[in-house]
Amino acid sequence: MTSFSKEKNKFVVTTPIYYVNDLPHIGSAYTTIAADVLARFHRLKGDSVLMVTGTDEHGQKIQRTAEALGRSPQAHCDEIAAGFAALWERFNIQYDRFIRTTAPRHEAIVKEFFQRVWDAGDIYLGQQQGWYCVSCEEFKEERDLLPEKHCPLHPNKQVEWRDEKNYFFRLSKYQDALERLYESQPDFIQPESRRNEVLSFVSQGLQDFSISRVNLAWGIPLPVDPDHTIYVWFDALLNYVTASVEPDQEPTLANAVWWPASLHLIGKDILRFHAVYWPAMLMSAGLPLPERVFGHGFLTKDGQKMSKSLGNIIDPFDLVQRYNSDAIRYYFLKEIEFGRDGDFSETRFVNILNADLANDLGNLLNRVLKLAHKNCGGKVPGGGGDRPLLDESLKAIGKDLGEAVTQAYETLAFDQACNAVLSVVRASNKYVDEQAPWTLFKQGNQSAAERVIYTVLETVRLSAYLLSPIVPNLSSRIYQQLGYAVDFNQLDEAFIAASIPFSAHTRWGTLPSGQSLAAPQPVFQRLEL
Ligand code: ME8
Repeated sequence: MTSFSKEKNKFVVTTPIYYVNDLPHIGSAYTTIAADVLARFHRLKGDSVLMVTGTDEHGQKIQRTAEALGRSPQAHCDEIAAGFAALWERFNIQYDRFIRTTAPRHEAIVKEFFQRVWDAGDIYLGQQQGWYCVSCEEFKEERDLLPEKHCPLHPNKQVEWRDEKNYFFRLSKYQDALERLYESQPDFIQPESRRNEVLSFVSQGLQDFSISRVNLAWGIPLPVDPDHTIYVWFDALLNYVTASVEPDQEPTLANAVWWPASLHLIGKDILRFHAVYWPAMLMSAGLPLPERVFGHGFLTKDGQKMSKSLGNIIDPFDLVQRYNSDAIRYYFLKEIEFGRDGDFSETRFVNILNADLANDLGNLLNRVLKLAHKNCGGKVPGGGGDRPLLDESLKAIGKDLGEAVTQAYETLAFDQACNAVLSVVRASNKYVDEQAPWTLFKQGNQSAAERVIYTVLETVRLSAYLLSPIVPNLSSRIYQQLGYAVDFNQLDEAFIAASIPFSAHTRWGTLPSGQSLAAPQPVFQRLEL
């Protein structure tokens, strides 16, 4: 785990903290994988990285779920939170913080933050009347409801009428400040389509929203009125600040050394909370704003929305049990343009993985390694004289790959990162077939054959390095076959700087000649449906 360092580039990425009303959904895995990939990419670059995830444990939805199961809310939360942590291990997620909103440290941060907003004069007692969706934990406008008062996001759930005294947050006061923020920082909300959604919502005029509930015990009591608990969303957003305090420090706002976050990664369903309510709350408390909020799209299954009633929910435990984590990570990031909705089809999943990773990349390495063992003494060839080792015909695409993929990760264009690598891998396959090094060896043209072998091994190395944030297990196996003692799951800052520095390893032509190669073994097992 990294500790905070002022000298380094800091990169703090967060996922939503997931509700514990149910076991993890494949959608939570999607967001968390993307955040993990970015965290790994920034670790490789040598940045000081903090990756934050966790569980959202208060509120009526959780209280009712626990009641229905005949458990105490805390026992219920403990069990489901442990389920999330177990899933993240299966998906090879390297988070630095797992925030649970029922932890006393978090409660301390929420209370201090509330007090600041109170002291700023931005909280008042009012009367809340309206339709509440417990599944969304949000009041809905009557005009947005489906027939018979069903929630548009939860069509089989009815909203409930509420008429009670609540404390309100003066969101309306921040209308101008928010509009200035979106204008002066056009990248604050991404992608562009989501930014437009927010601009249009805000331009209709912001209304104050209630931030307390009465008659709800399962929450953090209001410091100023213990008959109320803090609204679950006000509580949940603050997890990002709780995470910014080092675990061995007092949980106070002054100790939130990692704050502000570089990037909040969320689904499009919770954009308004992150891009409107949250910055206004932070302005009120006098804290800096996050740099970026990215709202990605939603996953469907075989073209249909996933829902319990359709019986087509993908169970992430089952999926990762049947296939390996690298495969699922790769599919989600390569197959779906990040920001847009995307589909999971198991047939397509198996086909893509077999084509890209087993055939194009895995077989390429395997063929060439076998040749190197047979004809080059099991070492990376080259080093003899002044002949260029890297073939000119592949150089044009190989030399810019590192930069193109780096740029793709920076802009969260994961599909472009994968496609750029795969196109070089495919060109390399074509190149081996055309050059036929096995024939060159037979004809005694050792130097030409060695050039082909070196060029291909180097293409595979560079590809493995650039894909390592997405497929760390596969990349480790490839690096180990190329003779490196590297495990992309065990990277600390000092090791990266000494052994696989980003600037050298993203450059084409880095593989050292003479390095001993390991025995060829398949690096990616073909998947079976
Ligand atoms: O909203 N496709 O928690 P939540 C893609 N506790 N992503 C999906 C998805 C799908 N079909 N379904 C869910 C909450 N997600 C709050 C968050 S944060 C301060 C509090 C992902 O368990 C996506 O990231 O309902 C979405 O935003 C999130 O899960 C919602 O998780």
